[in-house]
Amino acid sequence: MRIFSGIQPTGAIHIGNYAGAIQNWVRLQDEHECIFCICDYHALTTVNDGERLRRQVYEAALDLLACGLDPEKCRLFVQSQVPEHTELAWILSCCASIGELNRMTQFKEKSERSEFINAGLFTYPILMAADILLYKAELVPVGEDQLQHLEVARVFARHFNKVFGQTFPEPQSRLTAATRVMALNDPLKKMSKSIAGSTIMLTDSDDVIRRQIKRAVTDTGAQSGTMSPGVANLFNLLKIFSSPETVAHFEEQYNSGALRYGDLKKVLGDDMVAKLSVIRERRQELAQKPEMVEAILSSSAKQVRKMARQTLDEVRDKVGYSPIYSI
Ligand code: AQP
Repeated sequence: MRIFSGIQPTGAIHIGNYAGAIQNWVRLQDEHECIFCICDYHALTTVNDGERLRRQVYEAALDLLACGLDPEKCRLFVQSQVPEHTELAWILSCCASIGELNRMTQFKEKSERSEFINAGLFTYPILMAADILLYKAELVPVGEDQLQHLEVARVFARHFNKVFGQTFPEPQSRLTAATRVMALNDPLKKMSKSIAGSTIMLTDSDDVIRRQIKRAVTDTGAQSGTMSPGVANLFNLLKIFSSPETVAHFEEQYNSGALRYGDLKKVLGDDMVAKLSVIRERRQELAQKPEMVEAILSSSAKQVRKMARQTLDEVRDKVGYSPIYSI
């Protein structure tokens, strides 16, 4: 099975990205052919500073390698090193209806937060479909927020196949147990790089991690008898970072009405520090070897570009353009 997934270098990678996607990537690289992408074309929808974007691409590579992506087992490349993504996106944009794009909730959420709503934000799902279909990937490990985009990627693939002949598999999603980690300062919203104070970053110090957990909103006026979103979020995080015994212990306390949020937060903070400090140390080691990181990215880009060009020649031929990559 071929797997594709990506992450935007729009800021430091956080525990939502880790729990919702990256943890899964690390597991899947042992079982499947995996292609992982640092999506800097997508990032241009929100980052307008060349130096910053370049730095964040490198930082994302460090984070991903430190989390356990192994260049011996998977390909990790930077999207703009394979410009074929944009060509396929154009072709797919002619298979995508405005009606489908109008339904996208992420566009609605993100455009509410922007003063200047660029067209790239609107057509984002087309580029995402191109990312996946360029490699004819069958499985896409993502967090819940990306399910709608994946659903339209299948619609675009189906449309292309119907009009031009069978070409693309319809990619399926693979969720982790922690499908949606919520903002620590506003548990009704998704934890996001672009929402200040909502995250814990993989690079945060032990003190910051503990402080952020301590400050996490718990009671948000939920009706009595139901778990408030903030507490549900803490339990969600406990399932990612703590042992099943710890989770069972606090669930029992919650059910008996004896749970003290301070106790739960203390244990969660300690368990998170234990796990994230290992990633942080590995990251510091990698940061000493920038040439090695660059070499991993460029070798992966060379390998995946061959696949991309093969697909694109097939697509070009079907839509009526001359193949140019293999000649
Ligand atoms: N809060 C989350 N919970 C679970 N999974 C999440 N993902 C993102 N946030 C959460 C998953 O992480 C992968 C990479 O996401 P991305 O960075 O490419 O895009 P995003 O979903 O837009 O992430 P952010 O943090 O919200 O970035 P900004 O603020 O720049 O838009 C995806 O698989 C995603 O599902």
